[in-house]
Amino acid sequence: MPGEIITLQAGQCGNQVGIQYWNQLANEHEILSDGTPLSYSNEDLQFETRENQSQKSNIRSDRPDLFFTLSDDNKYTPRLIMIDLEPSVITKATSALPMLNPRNIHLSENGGGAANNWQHGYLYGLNHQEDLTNLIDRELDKCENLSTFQLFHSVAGGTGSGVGSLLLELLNDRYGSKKIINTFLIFPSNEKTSDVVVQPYNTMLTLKRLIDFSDCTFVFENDSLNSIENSIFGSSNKLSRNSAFEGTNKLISHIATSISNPFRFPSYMYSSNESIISTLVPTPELKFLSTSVAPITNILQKQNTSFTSGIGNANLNEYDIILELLNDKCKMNRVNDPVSYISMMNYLIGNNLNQSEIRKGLIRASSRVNFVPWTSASIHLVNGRPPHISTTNNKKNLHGIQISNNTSIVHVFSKIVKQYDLLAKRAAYINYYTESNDHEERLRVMEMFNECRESVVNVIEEYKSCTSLNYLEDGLLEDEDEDIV
Ligand SMILES: Nc1nc2c(ncn2[C@@H]2O[C@H](COP(=O)(O)OP(=O)(O)OP(=O)(O)O)[C@@H](O)[C@H]2O)c(=O)[nH]1
Ligand SMILES: [Mg+2]
Repeated sequence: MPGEIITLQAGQCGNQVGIQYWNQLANEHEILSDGTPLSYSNEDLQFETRENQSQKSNIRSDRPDLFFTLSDDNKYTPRLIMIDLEPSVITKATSALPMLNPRNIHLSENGGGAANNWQHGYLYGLNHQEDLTNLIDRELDKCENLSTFQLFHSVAGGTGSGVGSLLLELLNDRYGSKKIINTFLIFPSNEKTSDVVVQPYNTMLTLKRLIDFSDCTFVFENDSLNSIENSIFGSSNKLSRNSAFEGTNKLISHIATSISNPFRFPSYMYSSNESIISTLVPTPELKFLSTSVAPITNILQKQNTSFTSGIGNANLNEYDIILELLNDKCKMNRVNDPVSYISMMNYLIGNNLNQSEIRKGLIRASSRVNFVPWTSASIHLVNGRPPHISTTNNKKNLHGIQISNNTSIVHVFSKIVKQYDLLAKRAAYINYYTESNDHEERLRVMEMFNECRESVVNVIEEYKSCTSLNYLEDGLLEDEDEDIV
């Protein structure tokens, strides 16, 4: 049985992406912005069980309950905790989505933000641990069978990275062994790092917590997202859109929502987050996942999601979409070098899927994908059921996403290490992170930073070595050596 998912959002980026995510989840389950379900009265709200299968017509077959609680007065509320150190984004979110629970918001009393400093965010979280724990516990009490905590945040600022890191420690400490912790992680644009010079420090400190405490992390790079958006609208037109991040956040939230399609609209496979993650993450070291989406034009041009319009492109069929998902221009972390794949899962979501086109597409795609030599070299497939917004008309409403575990992570992380080294070799701006200017304190902080760097370099090495035929055996030998020592 799939279990509930509790979402945490930290900082501007985490909360802005989150607003779009909840908008889309609500749309897909026909829930209005104030939480009212559009098509179901309270009596209908039984969920499908073996006993009531024969009276299907009145029963909800989708599972909004995994992401929302339902109140006695028939209103859905997201299982969501929002955290920020300055109020503007959360204020915007609560007015756009009155369904959000105001009791699940944690805002700093002084409202000043964490000034792009991981340390500020982390210490703030540490000092407010009790309040954060209470919020999480209260949400946990509303679950029957919690499956996953998921966190939306950016690695680069102060709140998403610092409070996010503290949250990862907290979750792991209190609930980690039994629950999945997965994160949606947004990397800053490389071209725009100059305005926040310490971003590589913040990133390194956050990556260390993700390496130690998350079970799986979906990686998004703002540069890749921006160039996707520019390729559709042109860089000048983008400025006329509602916000600088409107398109990028639409792509992230579209993917994040689609990932849970098979358990929100249950079919016979991948009926839980656990089953998806265990298919994609073979070892605890290889857990940084990449994604792509198609057809991009339709997703970005869908200005206002309405209940009658679906995401689809009549011109692309199942075969085309499977191949399009391999196209560099559809990838959320695009790299120039060829990549090797450890695992790959393609979702095709639409009405009346043509299985023969899918088979053809998978065969063609398999011949183009370079799998590491020790995996089964097969592309896993999710036949996704379209949400209600798509079933209200007869169109196919076909779209696809791909989740993969691949070596592009080597490039993403190496870039960060390079930027970090430039700062660290001169201990530049280290005083932002020290408690005093003493030589010992500076050394202590540099040492702590370098430990984080070492963890990130280990992940890079792991992703590099996994392309070897003997990768699994080498791991076994290392374990034996450790036993002997
Ligand atoms: N894709 C995307 N990136 C964003 C968004 N908002 C901010 N960013 C990026 O995230 C990084 C900064 O993180 P923020 O989320 O603004 O920072 P924060 O977590 O609020 O931390 P402080 O403001 O320092 O307290 C920068 O690289 C921004 O370009 C967003 O809505 N979408
Ligand atoms: Mg902020």
